[in-house]
Amino acid sequence: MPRFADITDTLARQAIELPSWAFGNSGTRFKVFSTPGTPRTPEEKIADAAKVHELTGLAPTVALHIPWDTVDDYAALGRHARELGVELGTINSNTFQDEDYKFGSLTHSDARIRQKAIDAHFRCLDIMHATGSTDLKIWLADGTNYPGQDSLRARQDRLAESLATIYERLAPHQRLVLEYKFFEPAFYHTDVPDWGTSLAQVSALGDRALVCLDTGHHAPGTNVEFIVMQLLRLGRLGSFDFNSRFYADDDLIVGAADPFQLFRILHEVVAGGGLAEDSAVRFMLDQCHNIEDKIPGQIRSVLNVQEMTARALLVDHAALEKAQASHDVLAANEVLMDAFQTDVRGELAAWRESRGLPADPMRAYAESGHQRRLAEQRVGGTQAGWGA
Ligand code: PSV
Ligand code: MN
Ligand code: MN
Repeated sequence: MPRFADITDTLARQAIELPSWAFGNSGTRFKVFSTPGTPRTPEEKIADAAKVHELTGLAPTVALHIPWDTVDDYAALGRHARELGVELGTINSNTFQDEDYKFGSLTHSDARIRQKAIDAHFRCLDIMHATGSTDLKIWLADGTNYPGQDSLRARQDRLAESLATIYERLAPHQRLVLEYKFFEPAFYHTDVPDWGTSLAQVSALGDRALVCLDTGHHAPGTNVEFIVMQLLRLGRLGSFDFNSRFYADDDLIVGAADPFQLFRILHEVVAGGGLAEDSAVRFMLDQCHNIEDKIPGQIRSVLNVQEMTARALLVDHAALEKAQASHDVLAANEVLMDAFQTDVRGELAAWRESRGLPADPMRAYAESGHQRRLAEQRVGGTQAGWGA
């Protein structure tokens, strides 16, 4: 098995993008609870993300969701982020909260609505130019609720046309990342339900169109690491939206529901070159913290990814290949399980300290009194929420 010292170069490169919306209040259709200290503006969300990076060294960029994170001056927002030690990252388009999109956005049968949705993406590209962001991430709520409601095929054709129009507008250094999700909010069919559809759509566009894999967007029982392997193999894995789920798209803390699945995913990432220096794969969180405090929720999340990455990097690949070549099923499985069951927490803590970071970022945050100060300072105004 590799030694911890053998994997620190890779760990030092690890970067996990935080979603601005994770810092806002969120909930279910039953209730959105509010948390004292919740940001009121995009600037405050970025400040909270910067605090996560300060304590972990793991989260140098923040993703924005447009129009949730609307400001007058995006270049100034970028400067604000840099002053706090982070950069603005992926721009997520949002065509799911406008009355006009009731029956679809990029897939809508009415060309006027499709153009409105395309224009919303053009606006995101303008913002990307101001912030220096390279990735436009598209997730569509488009779909139908009843069989026969619309032509499944015509919607795919309209989607292809709309995406091509957006793709044409990308600058050479920019990428389009298409996220899939098997259901919700549409309940009969979703226009980009799975990695196959996303891959088919992005393949038709060009090399700078890639797939985003949100770990919570699959039917129960799906072998997600297989999809990771296949997309890496085909050079089309653009990014991850990490979170965890027990039932549907729960958006819980990554690694909370099924740490072993996270390990298996990261093992395929390592094996497929997704953590190599020249890797084009971006790692993001897409989570909501409905009942827990948001900053420590995000700290816990990036630490979970770091810890599981370390364990995946400890897989003894020479031993694994040997066992696989001789069809020694149990030995091969044992190699993986040995790495998965290695407790790396002590070595990670010491390594963090050696880099000037707190050994235990969760404790450092709790003891800093920062959460209490935020609650005192951030009174008045409207707390940002999922969707505001
Ligand atoms: C949709 O469920 C999704 O995963 C997309 O990435 C959205 O942008 C995000 O959630 C909003 O939370
Ligand atoms: Mn997502
Ligand atoms: Mn989701």
